[in-house]
Amino acid sequence: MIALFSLLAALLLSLPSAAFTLADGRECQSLGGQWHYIVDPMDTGIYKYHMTLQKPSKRYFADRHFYSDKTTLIEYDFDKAPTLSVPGDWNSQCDRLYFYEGSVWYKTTVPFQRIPGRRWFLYFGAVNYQCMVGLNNTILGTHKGGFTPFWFEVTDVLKEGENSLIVWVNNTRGVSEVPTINYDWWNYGGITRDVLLVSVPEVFIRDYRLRFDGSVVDVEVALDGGSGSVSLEIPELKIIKKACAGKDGVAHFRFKASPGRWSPENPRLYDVVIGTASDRITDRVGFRTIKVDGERLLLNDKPLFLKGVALHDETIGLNPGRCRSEEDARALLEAARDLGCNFLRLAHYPHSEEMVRLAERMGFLLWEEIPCYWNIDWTSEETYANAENQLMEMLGRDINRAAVIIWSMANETPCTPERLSFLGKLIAKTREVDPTRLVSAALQKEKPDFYHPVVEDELIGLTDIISFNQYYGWYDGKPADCDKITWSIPSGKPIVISEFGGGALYGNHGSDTELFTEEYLELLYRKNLSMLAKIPGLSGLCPWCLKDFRSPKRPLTGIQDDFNRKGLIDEQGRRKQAFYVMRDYYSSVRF
Ligand code: GCB
Repeated sequence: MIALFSLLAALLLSLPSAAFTLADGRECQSLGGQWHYIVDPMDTGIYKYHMTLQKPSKRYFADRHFYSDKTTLIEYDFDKAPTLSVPGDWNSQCDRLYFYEGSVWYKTTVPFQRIPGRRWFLYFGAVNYQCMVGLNNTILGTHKGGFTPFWFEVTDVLKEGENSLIVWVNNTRGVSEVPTINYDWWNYGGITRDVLLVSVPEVFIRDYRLRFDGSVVDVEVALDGGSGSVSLEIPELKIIKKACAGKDGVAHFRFKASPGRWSPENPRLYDVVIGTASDRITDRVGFRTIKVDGERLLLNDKPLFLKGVALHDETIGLNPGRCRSEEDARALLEAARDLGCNFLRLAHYPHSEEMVRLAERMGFLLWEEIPCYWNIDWTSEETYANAENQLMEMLGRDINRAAVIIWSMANETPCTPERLSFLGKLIAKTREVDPTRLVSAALQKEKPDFYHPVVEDELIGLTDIISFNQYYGWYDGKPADCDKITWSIPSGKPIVISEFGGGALYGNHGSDTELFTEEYLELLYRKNLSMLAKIPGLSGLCPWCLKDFRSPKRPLTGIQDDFNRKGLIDEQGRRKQAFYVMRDYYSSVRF
């Protein structure tokens, strides 16, 4: 494995750093559909039979088979291999891959016709966890991190007619990876989000960033392949501006505007049209401000209470898997809307761009996070680089979304100096790239005294809000204990409870003292809500969680059956009694 990973590390450097905005006006051809796949637990497509330390050779990406020296490995034949849907995880599509962690090779063919004056990019929405991409026998590069987009320019690699696209995907967990080997969700492997062939002019608008401080709009537009005049229009505001991109390809705009504000009650979006002599993109953008004023959160200068819920990127249905479409995202968002939410914690890794954009249109405020979960390898420079890369890819994709108000760095991490310095660096980087949003991390309480929990963490000095997870009534004591709890939490910043909850199997009825019954969970919610509502400076709640989700850590037969049962709805969308307790609470909160 060592040689493979050093090769992957070297290739990582070839990735572009600036983001690549997918807005309307981009010519995108979806490469989704049925792709052939070969399961390769021994990485035969990488290693020669004697040599696990041999560098992989690009000959292995030749058309139909793997090759070893001059020998064709005839048993590996893509044309005879079965198919999987792309996008899609492999675990939920194929019974024998339910628990699979390892390598899978995918192959499709890409029809192509060259048009003079155009360039082409191969764009992947997400591949879990790492991959190597080969097109027509050329390795384009690699990517690590299972939830964020990446792309390669393929203008010179594509040929007229049919092109062979082969992707090696590996979802093996690793101690120094992000996330690490231990986490409470399903390790769905595969090409889980869209694959697009994007066609752009030779000089094109690669990315733009828009900021609004309440009266002034700042926009930076980055061109790729040249410089020149750039126009910016917001027709509904009668704004038409021109600026010039210099040698660095970046054009700057700054002007005053008083747009209608985006908010959950009125998720208003404006067309923003960016043009050059050869390119034109349109995006829908919301204008809002988010600030902290002492212990209050202010959205558009008005006090805000976050009526939240946390969720995984997993479909509702009998056999859940990673969300693949806007419909999948909509089903989750409608359940959250019925709960009365105005806020979502997209846990524990970046969800899809479709989810974020739809949530914005539906008026949800968002918390986005990267998978620095529990105890990762805080001292490894490679782990840090990987975490920062995932963070920057998430910011790069969603920085123009008004819905996103919080970037979260981590979940339930230990209070050690190494972790403080690791997360401190991530926070500094986030603020450098995006000084307009709030930064947080889901912390945990310490328990010197069961009835008097203390939230104490040096990281609080670096974040804008205090967020922590707590499980009174589930991991800690019984629901009734909530009546006797007094909290000690630093003052001066808004407090958002980033998790609380417990497990119940939908339809499992019994006494409210019996674990996993709906009655137990209902009582747990009632008791938690009355305990938490007393916390001064409470600015939001995020129960854990919206829907029962798959987790290999939850095998209890007849109750869990590989599901974490802390959902307010079960995997099929059926509402547990606790759902109504939470809904009543949210409908009673006035702000
Ligand atoms: C937590 C984690 C979450 C788990 C949850 C649980 O604190 O943040 O990922 O799924 O507890 O159910 O134990």
